Amino acid sequence: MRVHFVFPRWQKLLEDHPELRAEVSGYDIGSFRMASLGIPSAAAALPADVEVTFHDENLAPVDFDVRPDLVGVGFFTPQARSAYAIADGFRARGVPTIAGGIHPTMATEDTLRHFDAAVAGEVEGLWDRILDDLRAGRMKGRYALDEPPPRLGSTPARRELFDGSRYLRTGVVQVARGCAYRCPHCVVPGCYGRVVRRRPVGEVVADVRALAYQSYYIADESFLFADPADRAHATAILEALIADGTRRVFYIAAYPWMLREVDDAFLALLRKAGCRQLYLVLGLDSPLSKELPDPSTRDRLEAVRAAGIEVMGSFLLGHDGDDASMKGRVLDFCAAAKLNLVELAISTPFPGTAEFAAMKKQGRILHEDWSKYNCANVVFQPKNLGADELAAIYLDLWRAFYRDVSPLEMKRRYVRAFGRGILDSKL
Ligand code: B12
Ligand code: SF4
Repeated sequence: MRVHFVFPRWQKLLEDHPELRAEVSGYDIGSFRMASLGIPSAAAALPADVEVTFHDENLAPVDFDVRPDLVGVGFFTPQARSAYAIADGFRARGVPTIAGGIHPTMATEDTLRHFDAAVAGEVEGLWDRILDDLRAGRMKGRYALDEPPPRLGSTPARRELFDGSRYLRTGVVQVARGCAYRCPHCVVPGCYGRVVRRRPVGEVVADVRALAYQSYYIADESFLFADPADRAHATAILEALIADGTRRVFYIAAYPWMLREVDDAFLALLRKAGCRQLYLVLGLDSPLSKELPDPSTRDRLEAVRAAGIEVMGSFLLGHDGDDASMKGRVLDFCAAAKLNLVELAISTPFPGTAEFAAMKKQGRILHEDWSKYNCANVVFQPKNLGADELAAIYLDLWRAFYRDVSPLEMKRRYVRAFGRGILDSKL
C-alpha cells in the first residue's frame, strides 16, 4: 500500500503583489518559507507498513502519472484552489483521493466536491478505518472522530518529508491541541476541539531535541494563557527545556491581552528556555485604533524587550472598528515601539468560522476564490473603508516599513529574532 501526499501551492505575498518586490526584497516571511506540520503528522499516524511518498507543489508541478493506492492532500484555505485542481487531476486518472487539514475540516462539503473523502479534524485514530474502506473500494465522504482523542499522537512527525527543500531551517512544534476560547474569526476550536489537550512534557522536549533545526515555532497559543493549568504546563515545559540543555531558539505568537497576563518572572523563564521572539498579533480581536494607543500594550512590550525577547509586530488591517487613520497609527506605533520586524496582513474571514457566516449573511463576502484568502487580498467589504482603499493602505505600509531596510540589514534582524541558521536553506 502506498500513500502519496501532496502539499498544494499557494500565492505568496510577493507573487500577489510583485510591485512590492523591489522594496521588500530582503523580506523572507513574504514568501512563507516554513514547512508544514500537518502532512508530516498525518504521515506519522499511518500504520508502519504503509509506504509514504511526498510532493510539494510549491517547488515543482505535480506529476499526475504517479500511481499510488491513495493520494492524500493536506491544506489550509489559501491552498484550497490548488488542492481541488490536484484532486480533479488524480480522480480523472482513477486514483482515489483524500483531503485533510484546516480547510477540509472547516469547509468539508466544498472539499468533497473534488475529493473522494475528507478528514474533518485530527487523523490519528482514523487511518485504519480509512484504509479498510479503501481496500474494500468504499472510501467515501467525511471521516471524523466522535470526540477529539484525550491523548495526542505520540509518534514523531515525519518532518524529513520536507527535507531537501528551500524552506527556512526552522520547525513547528505542538505543545497542545484545542482552545477553550471561541474567537469568532478562529478555526482552532472548530478543528481541534474546545478543550485544551496538553502534550506530555517529555514528548515535547524529545520533539524539540530531535529537530534538525536550530529554531522552532510553538504553534499553540495556550502556551501563554494565564489559566493555571496552561501556565503550569508551559512552566514545566520551559523548565524541562532548560534542564535538557537543548539550546534551541523558539518563537511564539501572542495577542496584546495575553501579554498583559504574562508577568516578568515568566518572561525571564521564557528567555532562559530559548524564546527570542514574540510574534505579536495586533488588530485581530480589537481594532488597531483601540489596541495601539493602549498604554498597557506599550508597557508590556517594554517588559518583553527588557527580558531580552524581540518583538515582531503583525498588524491585521481591516477590523470593523478601523478606518483610514490606522495607517498613521501603525507607523507611529512601529516607531515608538522600535519594532525591527513587521508583517502586514489583511483581515480575512475564513470559511467555517462565525465571522465568515456573519459576513455572508450581511452580503459582505466579495468572492470565494480561496486562493485569494491568503491575508494579502481584500475578500470582504470593509465597514468604514472601500475595499480598494484597504488594499492600498496595506501596500503602503509594507513599503513604508521596509523601503529603506537593505537585504543585509534584514538578514541581521532575522538572525537576531530567529537565531543563527534559519536562512541556511538546504538547496
Ligand atoms: C505554523 C503555522 C503557520 C506557519 C507554517 C505554515 C505551514 N506552511 O504549515 C506560517 C508562519 C508560515 C504560517 C503562515 C500563515 N498562516 Co498559519 N498557522 C500556523 C499554526 C500556528 C499551526 C499550524 C499547524 O502546524 N498545526 C499543526 C498540524 C499538525 O495540524 P493540522 O495541519 O490540522 O494537521 C492535522 C490534521 O488536520 C490532519 N491532516 C493534515 N494534513 C492532512 C492530510 C491528509 C491527507 C489527511 C488525511 C489528514 C491531514 O492530520 C494532522 C494531525 O491530526 C496555525 C494555528 C494553529 N494553532 O493551528 C496557523 C493557521 C493555520 N495559519 C493561518 C493563516 C491564515 C496563515 C497565513 C495566511 C497568515 C498570514 N499572515 O498571511 C499565512 C500563510 C498561509 C500558508 N498557506 O502558509 C490560519 C489558517 C486559517 C485557514 N482557514 O486556512 C491559522 C489556523 C491561524 C488562525 N487561527 O486563523 N502559519
Ligand atoms: S484566536 Fe487564539 S484564543 Fe482565540 S479561539 Fe483561536 S486559538 Fe483560541
